[in-house]
Amino acid sequence: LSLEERLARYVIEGAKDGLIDDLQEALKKYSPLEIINGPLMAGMEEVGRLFNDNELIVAEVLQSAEVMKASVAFLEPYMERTETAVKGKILLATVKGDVHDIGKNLVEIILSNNGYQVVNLGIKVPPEQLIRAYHEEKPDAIGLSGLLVKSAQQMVVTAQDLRAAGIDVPLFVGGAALTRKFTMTRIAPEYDGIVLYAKDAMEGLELANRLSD
Ligand code: B1M
Repeated sequence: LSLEERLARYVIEGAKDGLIDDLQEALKKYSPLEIINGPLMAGMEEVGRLFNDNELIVAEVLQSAEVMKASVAFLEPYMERTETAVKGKILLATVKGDVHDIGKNLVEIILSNNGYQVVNLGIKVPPEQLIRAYHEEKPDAIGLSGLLVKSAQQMVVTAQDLRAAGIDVPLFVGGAALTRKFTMTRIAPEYDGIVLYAKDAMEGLELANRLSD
């Protein structure tokens, strides 16, 4: 197998033997984000497909998630970071009912490596908790992540609850089940502030930078 195929395999098989050596090898050719967005994400997509076809069980998908997390943790110190004054504070959460956090945590890493202070509230975060954290932390923006189809709907509810609480800081949303169209037609009308859709963590950073400039 090629190096790229092996990297995808670790994720698909949920196996860590040899992973770090191959990641080290990959760093000679690719940036950390290229490794994540390329072979590792390809592996995750295959995991999603196999799971969908009932060829993997949840316990196996969890092991794949562990490999992804270990890879991201290994690659993080090699990621580019800019030494700037704090550009802003962002509250980050996976919405109520959703446990997926690998994408959200990647967003946290990218933002905090690039001058943002991130308060990561974790997973399954109900609107009440976000509102409480908003008052405690006084962030410049809020970021919501969700991977399930029902999470897209939960983002609509969250936007409504934030608006009812008088919150109107920019709202970033992202995650596999979400689209730009859904964001603009279903979430944005329910919120008083700007709502921005980011297809991946880098786009999230670009949007945050555009706002803070
Ligand atoms: Co679940 N899962 N899962 N899962 N899982 C999906 C999402 C699914 C598509 C798989 C499938 O069936 N094909 C499917 C959703 C179906 C749907 O609703 N349409 C699914 C399901 C059904 C479930 C359960 C219901 C399974 C069950 O229990 N029967 C259950 C849900 C539990 C719950 O949430 N209540 C469940 C559980 C799990 C595990 C716990 C086993 C595990 C998660 C572990 C963890 O996160 N700690 C897991 C995993 C790993 C996946 C897949 C395979 C991979 C997700 C992932 O980590 N991708 C996923 C299939 C897939 O996506 N291919 C699947 C890598 C990650 C880097 O990408 O999170 O998309 P992602 O983030 C991207 C972008 O989306 C974006 O940036 C990142 C890249 O830079 N992004 C943002 C994300 N958030 C952002 C926020 C932003 C900006 C960008 O700004 C704020």
